[in-house]
Amino acid sequence: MKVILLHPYGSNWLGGMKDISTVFNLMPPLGMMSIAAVLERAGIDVEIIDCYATPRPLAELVDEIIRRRPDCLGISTTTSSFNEGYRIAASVKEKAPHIFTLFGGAHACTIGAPLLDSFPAIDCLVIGEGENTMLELAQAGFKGIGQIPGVAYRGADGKGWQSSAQSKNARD
Ligand code: B12
Repeated sequence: MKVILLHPYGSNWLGGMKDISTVFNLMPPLGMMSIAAVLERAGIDVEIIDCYATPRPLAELVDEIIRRRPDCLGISTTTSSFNEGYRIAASVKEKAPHIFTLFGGAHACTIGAPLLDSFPAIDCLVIGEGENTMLELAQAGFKGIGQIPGVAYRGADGKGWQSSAQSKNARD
């Protein structure tokens, strides 16, 4: 089982103001590092791609992700970086539909399950803290995800549904 966690290169896509995203966001992606530590401790192969540390064109990035042969690509986005994150997920799905795509972070938590109705290249969202939920998902081989608390998943009707809420958080 191999998981890639990705921090997309966001930008102020609304325009109209000086774009300070790059200066502002040059920090290690703490949320994903915390998830990676938990997965690693459980023996799951995990890599982080931080697009602020290694910016590159979309096609090159997508090829690099596929070359690393992950079972799951987990993308962390706020609202500002969601469009860029989705572009990456959609390109990966187009070339490698077997890779399970999952989103977490502020935007997934704010919109929740309805996000899946409009963005077909996303297989699942993690709602809330990612550490335990990602571990449970990976240990389940990203199957039967509707049974795992803290996720939004696409039901048989093609619509977004939410599982039960997380009961235990990593930082409790
Ligand atoms: C610190 C912080 C920052 C730091 C980031 C530090 C870092 N190294 O990660 C900096 C200053 C860089 C930053 C930048 C921005 N931020 Co900020 N930030 C925060 C703040 C205060 C705390 C986030 C944090 O570090 N939490 C602790 C870490 C350990 O947890 P986490 O990152 O939340 O990750 C956990 C879960 O979200 C989830 N998760 C996250 N990613 C993923 C991915 C996957 C695959 C999975 C499964 C789960 C998962 O699991 C993680 C572990 O439990 C939050 C407010 C808050 N209380 O959450 C705002 C907040 C996230 N930021 C916000 C905003 C608006 C921004 C900026 C857009 C500001 C700007 N104008 O540029 C940028 C965007 C950054 C980006 N890349 O998109 C908003 C987002 C709102 C939204 N709907 O998008 C928030 C919610 C504040 C608010 N209430 O408005 N931010």
